[in-house]
Amino acid sequence: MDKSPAPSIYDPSRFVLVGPVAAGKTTLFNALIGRREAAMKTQALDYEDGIVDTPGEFFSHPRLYHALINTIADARTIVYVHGAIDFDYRLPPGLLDVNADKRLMAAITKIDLPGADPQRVEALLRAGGFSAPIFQVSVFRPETLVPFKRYLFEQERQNDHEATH
Ligand SMILES: Nc1nc2c(ncn2[C@@H]2O[C@H](COP(=O)(O)OP(=O)(O)OP(=O)(O)O)[C@@H](O)[C@H]2O)c(=O)[nH]1
Ligand SMILES: [Mg+2]
Repeated sequence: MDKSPAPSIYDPSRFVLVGPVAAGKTTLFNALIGRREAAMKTQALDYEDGIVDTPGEFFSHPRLYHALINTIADARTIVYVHGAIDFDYRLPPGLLDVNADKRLMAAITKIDLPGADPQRVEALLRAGGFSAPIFQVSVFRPETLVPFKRYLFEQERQNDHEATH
């Protein structure tokens, strides 16, 4: 007898976290799925609760883009993650250009750190043409995750609503 669970109405990959090495993707992923452990270096795609965590190398090395592009193609929401102490623009042109059925947003992480300048990072992203919503977060300041999560999950509910009506 087939014991596999009934197919979920949700895609296996609703959200994908992408961004440079050490940006804080896994730390954010763990916070979103309620995993209480320190992030280890990500070696491969990690799927949990409809969220996909990706290794920074997929983003930083053009020869690995194909893996990232396939993952992005399957996701409905793409979260670009960038550290608040990283003042280099790193988005490759076109990589996160998404069609109308996808949502793009950014999380500027580590805003608790001394030397963090989320405003400067936000300006950098805007100057590079990133026009989607940007949230400033720190896993050490849970209140900063509230608006980020509200937007993330609210838009998913809207998508589900649209999909079923
Ligand atoms: N202070 C502070 N440190 C953070 C925060 N988020 C992540 N870090 C730290 O930043 C480092 C890298 O975090 P990861 O979550 O492993 O980064 P990643 O983007 O998953 O990196 P890769 O898996 O290599 O692509 C770790 O030492 C984290 O503890 C934050 O909000 N505040
Ligand atoms: Mg990681």
